[in-house]
Amino acid sequence: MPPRNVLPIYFPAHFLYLLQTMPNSPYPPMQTVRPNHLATGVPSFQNPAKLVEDFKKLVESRWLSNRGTYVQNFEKGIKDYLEDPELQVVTVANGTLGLELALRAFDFEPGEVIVPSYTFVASVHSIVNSGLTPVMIDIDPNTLCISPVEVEKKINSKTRAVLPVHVYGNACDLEYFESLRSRNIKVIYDAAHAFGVKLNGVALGTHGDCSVFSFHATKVLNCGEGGAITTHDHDLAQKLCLLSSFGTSGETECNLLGTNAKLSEVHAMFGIHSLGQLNDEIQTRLTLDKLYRERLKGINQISCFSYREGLKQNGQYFPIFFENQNIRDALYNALKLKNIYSRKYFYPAVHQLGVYAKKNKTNLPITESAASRVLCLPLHGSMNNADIEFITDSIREIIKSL
Ligand code: T4K
Repeated sequence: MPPRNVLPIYFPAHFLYLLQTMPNSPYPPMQTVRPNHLATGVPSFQNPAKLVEDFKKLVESRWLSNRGTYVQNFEKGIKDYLEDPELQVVTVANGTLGLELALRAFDFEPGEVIVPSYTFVASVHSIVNSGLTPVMIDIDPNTLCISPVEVEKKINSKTRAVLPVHVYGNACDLEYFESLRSRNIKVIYDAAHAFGVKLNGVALGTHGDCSVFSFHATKVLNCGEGGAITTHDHDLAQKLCLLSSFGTSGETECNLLGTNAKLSEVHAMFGIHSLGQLNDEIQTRLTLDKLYRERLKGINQISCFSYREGLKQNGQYFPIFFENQNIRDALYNALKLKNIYSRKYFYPAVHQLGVYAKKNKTNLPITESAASRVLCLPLHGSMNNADIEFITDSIREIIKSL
């Protein structure tokens, strides 16, 4: 056990909280960084007492990793939630590693992967870290997901895969991407934002060669850090499982160059709790989403994001778009002064970030326009109507004063 005074450095805040709240804890309560209530992406816990109880059992079990009971139950829970009996689920330590493993599992020859630039940097990093070359392209102005028209322009003999992102949980053009699979191009969906979303009654995460979810603390389904890869390909799932565990099988065999991307039992326990409250979490978010829309009506400088027809969204984010970057930035700063912490997901777009912009100057007008005008307002399951009223009143007041 690490000495007491270094514990906070090694343990994420919620584990520390659990340790401190266990009966006769040797760890004194400590000051932890408290996320502001009105922030984008705060995790909710409906029943912290039950979480503490389970944590105690977990500690007593002395089984904390390597695909124990919690991981297996979490994987089963995910499969049941997605209502697809043929789906294989492999949990991983986070969504970024999930994308990397998915890309590596196909053993591609060196080549290109087409990806939107309007995404979190992890989508593109995962391609580079898998030894492949990202080809960042523009999005469709209506869905904000990767544009099939632009994909077609970039497909060539070096194209190994596409990595469409279900941005804000909005679905990509599934029909088009399914058609690519018959052209020897693998389709790996980045479904980091999309757990619990359905298009025409079918869950996202059940399409393509595979999909990758993120269960980071800021996601509707969360376990602190975590993720899952879903696929209908049984052999692929087996391989992903091996790759996530060094590539070893049994005590004496290692036939694959794997890594350690296993989800721990502690994280899976959080995930199981989060899954148990997910319907309530989504319902609350959708109610607040509706209220946001009603209360922002009539503010000419703002437009709310519209999801695809037939989509049952999950309330992962509440993105709004401004007429221009100046108003967006002024509002972002002024909201902070009122302790309202919005986020500019995704600004700058990935191709504009130093690590990529230095190597390759690309011009993606729709992406750049969306990135310069977007703001994701606070939305999570512990907020209430009064919070939305306060935020929207503040927005009106600030915009009037600009
Ligand atoms: N693909 C896409 C499309 C993604 O969006 C992401 C991740 C990935 C792939 C990769 O998945 P992971 O490897 O992360 O599983 C956050 C998240 O860390 C990241 O998961 C997410 N997307 C990205 C869009 O947002 P930051 O740097 O903005 O997080 P941070 O720490 O600034 O937190 C955001 C807000 O949430 C703050 O207002 C505070 C609040 N918060 C945060 C944490 C960590 C809490 O209230 N509690 C917490 O525990 O990246």
